[in-house]
Amino acid sequence: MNSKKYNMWLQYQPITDTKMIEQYQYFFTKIGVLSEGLQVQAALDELHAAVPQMLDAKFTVSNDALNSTIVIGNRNDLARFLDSEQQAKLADMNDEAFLIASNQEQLIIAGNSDVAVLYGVHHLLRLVQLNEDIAQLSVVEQPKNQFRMLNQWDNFDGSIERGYSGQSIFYQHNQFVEDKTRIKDYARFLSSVGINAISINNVNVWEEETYFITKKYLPEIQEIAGIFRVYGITLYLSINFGSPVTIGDLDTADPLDQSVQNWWKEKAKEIYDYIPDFGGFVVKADSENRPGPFTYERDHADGSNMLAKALEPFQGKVIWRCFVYNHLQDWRDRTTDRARAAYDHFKPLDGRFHENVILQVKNGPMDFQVREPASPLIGAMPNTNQMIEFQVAQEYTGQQIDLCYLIPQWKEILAFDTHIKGTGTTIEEIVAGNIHPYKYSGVAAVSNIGDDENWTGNTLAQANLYGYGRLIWNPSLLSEQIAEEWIKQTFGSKEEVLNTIEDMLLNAWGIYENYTAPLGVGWMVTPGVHYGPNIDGYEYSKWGTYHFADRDGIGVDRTKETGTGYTEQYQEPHRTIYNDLDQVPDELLLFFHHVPYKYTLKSGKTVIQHIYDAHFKGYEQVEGLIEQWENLRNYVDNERFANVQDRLERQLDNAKEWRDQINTYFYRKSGIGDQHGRTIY
Ligand code: GCV
Repeated sequence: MNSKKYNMWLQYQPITDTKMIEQYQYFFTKIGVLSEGLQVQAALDELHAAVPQMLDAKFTVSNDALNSTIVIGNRNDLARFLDSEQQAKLADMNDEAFLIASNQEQLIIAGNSDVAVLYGVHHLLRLVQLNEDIAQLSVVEQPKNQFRMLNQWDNFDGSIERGYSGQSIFYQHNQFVEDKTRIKDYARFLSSVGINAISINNVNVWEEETYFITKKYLPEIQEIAGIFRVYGITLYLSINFGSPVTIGDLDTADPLDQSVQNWWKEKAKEIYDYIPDFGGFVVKADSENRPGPFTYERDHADGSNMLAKALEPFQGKVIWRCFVYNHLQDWRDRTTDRARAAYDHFKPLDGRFHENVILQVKNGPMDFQVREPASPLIGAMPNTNQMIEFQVAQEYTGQQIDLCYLIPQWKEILAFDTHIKGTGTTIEEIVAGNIHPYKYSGVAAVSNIGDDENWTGNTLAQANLYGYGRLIWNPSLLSEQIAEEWIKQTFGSKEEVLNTIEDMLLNAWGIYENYTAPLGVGWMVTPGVHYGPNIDGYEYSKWGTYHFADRDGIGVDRTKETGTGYTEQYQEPHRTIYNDLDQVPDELLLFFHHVPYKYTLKSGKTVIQHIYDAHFKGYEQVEGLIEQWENLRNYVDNERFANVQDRLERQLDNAKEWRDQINTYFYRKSGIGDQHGRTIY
């Protein structure tokens, strides 16, 4: 496949900028390659793919650095060509850092490792696609986060849990796909934005997937690990905590049982025989019916440490998820609160985890809603490695039908100042490992791709995958910058295209929030499916709703005095701010407080009027998106144009349903009409 849809942001469109073309043609004539590693070879392959398309030219390859116009290699192999200042700069940075230096004659890309060379080459190709001057570069870059991971929620039957872009690119009908071209291309795309780790199966490990760690499937997994290795991406597997019972011949999976410990040690040895650089295990335990240490009256530290010890001799890691809550809990009982669960379970265990365990914490305390506060668990365990988990897949944010550019949401979360060690202890710095002495940390996210030709269902959802990689490499990039980079590479640099799509992307999250669940209350979605409104719907609830709306008011009381006490999990000043009705920000009001419908927001509106206004507005804004896209009809190829147009039409239907159902529901509940007299159905 080589269509515009398929190529995402690696379009390598012909350069038309007459000012730059000569310069580029000059540089991309003689490429000197001084290192031989796998990833340097991948970098050269990428140049072979990109240059003829962008410049209608071919280049020669040699190891003659002096006579080359571009020289690439790792720091050791390039040492002679770097001055002492450049050497010192690189020496000061991490293994994935690269340097690009150029003058009118020559451009050098030096990496601190082979994969860093690949990152450097992608950086250069990006600059060319953005039509930047490359004749006087002095770039030194290193990723801010150590782990930059994607989690696939792919099942062996080919389905994808919360997948909105077709079937798996890894599996079909309980077999590994034979043609692995898409896996290779996926790896290319990911490495171009610096992703360095991937887990390739769903965290819910069902029956057959439990056998992934046996010789029945390890040869195939070995092959996939080999594909990712070329692009500097380490492979992980999700495992079933109950494996010793399910696929072994033990009658217990108790982590403190010697025979269980030995079983995992042997298992680790077996896996590493196939994949010497295997990353380790991702584990969802004691959550949503998955087995875990609780069955044996052990805790999460016991469970993860047992696996960690088995992986330790091979430098493997255990990525243990903190999405642990009792999904059967009774919502009428105000002392239980799902939002509290991760912190309540894990915080008391701080300091008990092995150094090769990393806790993976969802960005919010609930579950990837359009609006949640940041999880108070992040940073709250100074002696335990942590990484944050985002969801690129748009489970609750429009399922890649509705447009929702998520970078602004993630930026807001990363910028959250936890105050855990005083002012400036932001989540960004915590997960980068700069606040607590973590050995390992970083960011993981649930991927949004499938085997649709355009990978992500809605072509514009490609921006979230691109942006995720770019943001976690460099969290100081602005949402606007990331959007611009993505648009130019994906659709070209025409001003109309750039301005229109940028505007659409940057407003999308707010628009989605306007017509869905208001003021941080969350959910109100169709149970199970999680798309479309169902105001009282919650799949697990036999006992009431998430939003606690009644005749008089709405919202969840999570205050210390009269509610669940969740606000106590934060440091000051957040503890006080969230607890205090006068201080809590409007957008999170209903997450923290139960208020009457006539309660006045800081915006000056009442809650009920806000609900009406936001829902009318959200629908109109989607009409606006459709108009904006329509203006691009002559600027975007037919296929991608039609794809987005179709999604926007569906988004409008969805926005209408939300608007009508929410407004009607709350009109009937409250008996309070719209100030502006609009019709409420
Ligand atoms: C993989 C939510 C989703 C589930 C998902 C779970 C998780 O509950 O709806 O599909 O399961 O999160 O993150 O483990």
